[in-house]
Amino acid sequence: MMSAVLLVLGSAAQGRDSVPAERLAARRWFADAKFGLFIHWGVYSELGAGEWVMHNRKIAVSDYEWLATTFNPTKFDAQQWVALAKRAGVRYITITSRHHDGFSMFKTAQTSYNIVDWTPFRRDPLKELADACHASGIKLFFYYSQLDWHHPDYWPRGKTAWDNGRPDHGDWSRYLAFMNAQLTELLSGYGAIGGIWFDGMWDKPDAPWQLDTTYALIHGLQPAALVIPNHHQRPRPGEDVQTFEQDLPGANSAGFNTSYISESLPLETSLTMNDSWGFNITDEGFKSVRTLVGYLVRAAGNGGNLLLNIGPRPDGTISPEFVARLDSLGTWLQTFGPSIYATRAGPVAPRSWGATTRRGDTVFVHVLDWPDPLLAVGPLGARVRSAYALVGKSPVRFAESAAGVTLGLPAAMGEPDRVIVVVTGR
Ligand code: H79
Repeated sequence: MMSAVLLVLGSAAQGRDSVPAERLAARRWFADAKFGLFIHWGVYSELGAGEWVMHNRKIAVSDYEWLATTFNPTKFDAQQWVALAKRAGVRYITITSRHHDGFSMFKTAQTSYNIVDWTPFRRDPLKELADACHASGIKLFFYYSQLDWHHPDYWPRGKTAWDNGRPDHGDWSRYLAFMNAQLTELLSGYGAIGGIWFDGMWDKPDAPWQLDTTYALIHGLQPAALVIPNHHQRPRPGEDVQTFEQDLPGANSAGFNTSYISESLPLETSLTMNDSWGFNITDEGFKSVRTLVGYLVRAAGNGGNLLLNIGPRPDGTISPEFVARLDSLGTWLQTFGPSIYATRAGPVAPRSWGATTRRGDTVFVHVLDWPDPLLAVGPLGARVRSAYALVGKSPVRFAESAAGVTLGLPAAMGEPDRVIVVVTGR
């Protein structure tokens, strides 16, 4: 009797949050990775006005279909893209397999509206990218839009794309079947995939998406693949990462994120390098290297990753502004990587002066913005054994009190981040 009760309790608890070991390991890998490259690239890149151009300019489906027949990125070179990602120090790439415009950037049997069957290019860039990623140890994730401005069965419509000349009818269950069939292709034909990064569910958050079915399909096909939903809501069962768009975890300056922060899932911040996701030829609002380092450090200080975006050009090349910043971040990480990779949120929550990360007993104090020679850091939760500057290893003076630790900082030399390594212990 007693053991029967225990059995029932046990299986109930398992049903709630049983996550197989390979997925738990993949989540840990993800939390260690800390830095990813986001790539928005598709037919929209041709117009150089961002990935929402079909909606924004009310382009008719028939006209956009014609535009797609001209997509021919002859200068695309997957190995060059992956070489850039390597130099930048990212551990994973997340690329648009299909954005809201509904055009599939991969070979699919579910629709001829895909890059192999519809364009003169005739190649599958995702396959080429997957091969190059596998050869160089970078994990590849597929962005996949649940929202579709082209598919006739995306009906009823949600908040977007009412002015593109689409029929006002469709079969939702057929749309879900189409999506699941495409996801099956993405998880079967490209080797081991990091996971699926979903977007666009916010277009109609209360529709019968049948997420459980889709998530089970993904986890069944690749048990280590992560589900990363950009739905701006609290995580649901079957989801593996909580991702925040254009915001540090919990910040919600964008206005559509949730302020709730998961305590058990890895976190991620997606960020544009200028002010656009897809290629935007007039967008010159590029963030400085100092600002980007600040985002990487503050994301890590919040326990999260930075997924930093580029929008390649329609010919397959990447603008020099993106390349230069990625190269600079890679150079920065060659020195400061130990204070970022494989860390978790530090004992002191992010402050206006900077952030803390930790790995084991080592706490990294990142001083991004502090003009004075002394910095009161607050309690680290353990005694300080030693402290030194990460660059040059010169000792840093410290004083401990009930209020925490005060550090004597090395002089600022205009660098984006001064990192103090604090070794703690009993
Ligand atoms: O792929 C990039 C964007 O195209 C996509 N996500 C990133 C990663 C994205 N689309 N829209 N947004 C991000 C912002 C979302 C704005 C919203 Fe709304 C505010 C969604 C719901 C409320 C306004 C009203 C836009 C759609 C409905």
